[in-house]
Amino acid sequence: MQKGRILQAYMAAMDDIRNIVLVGKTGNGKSATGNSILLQKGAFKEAGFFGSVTQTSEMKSTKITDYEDVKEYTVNVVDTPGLFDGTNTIEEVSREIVRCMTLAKEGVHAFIMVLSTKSPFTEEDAKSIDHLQRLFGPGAVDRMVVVITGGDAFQDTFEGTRFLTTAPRHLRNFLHKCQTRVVLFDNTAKLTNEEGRSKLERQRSELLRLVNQVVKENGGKPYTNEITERISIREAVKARLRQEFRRSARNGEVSSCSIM
Ligand SMILES: Nc1nc2c(ncn2[C@@H]2O[C@H](COP(=O)(O)OP(=O)(O)O)[C@@H](O)[C@H]2O)c(=O)[nH]1
Ligand SMILES: [Mg+2]
Repeated sequence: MQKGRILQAYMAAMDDIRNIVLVGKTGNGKSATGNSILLQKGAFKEAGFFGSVTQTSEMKSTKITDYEDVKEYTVNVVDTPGLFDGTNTIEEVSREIVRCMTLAKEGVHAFIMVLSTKSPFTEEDAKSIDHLQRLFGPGAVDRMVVVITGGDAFQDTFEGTRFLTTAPRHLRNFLHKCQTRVVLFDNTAKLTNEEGRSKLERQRSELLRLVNQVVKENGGKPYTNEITERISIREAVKARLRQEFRRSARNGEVSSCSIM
């Protein structure tokens, strides 16, 4: 009992924050992944029968214990709409980016790029990741961790690993850029049975391990926008978006009404 209390006090003193932002195409499973991380089905609205999808970025928090480090983390998960689907205007994208940066007030420890085994990784996806990298700068790529949803399609981790090694070249190139910081997620695992719960816990522990690796590699510093004044961030984001938009238009990558 006493020992438990001491351990609890120690862990509270060591409490650390991890702000993570889920990004990726609509339908890849960002909200479902957020729910798996929170161990709370329905915390973020997933696309269901009525097709309701995330409209605006939202943040939810959970505590995750890292038993190896004997440390407890407050993990703040930001779920975003599909920012780079190609249907959003500069105004919408800049508003959402500002919102994300405002929600993750200590900065972003890791960007979680959510991909799915169900939707093929196209060259378009690779391009939108390039856009994201140019928009946020190298600081964002250095902090990117990949989650691949649809892990339930595989019998075991061996089959999952084989899927990754035989993936299309542009996906392998991207994973290589992220230094293969990748974890498979099965968001269909149920909290109501022991096997499902322990699978969900294993997945999020592995994700936290990769997030912590990213934090360490970046000297403990989260990603922050260089300009802290809220209104200035908005203008800076817009300016960068416009620049990116013009560059893409010059290269014939986008239509005139979308930015990506
Ligand atoms: N089979 C399976 N379906 C998933 C998984 N993750 C998400 N989905 C489903 O994929 C659809 C889109 O998920 P959602 O989280 O709304 O995607 P978002 O638009 O990226 O937020 C929903 O119907 C989810 O139930 C997974 O790991 N396995
Ligand atoms: Mg969603």
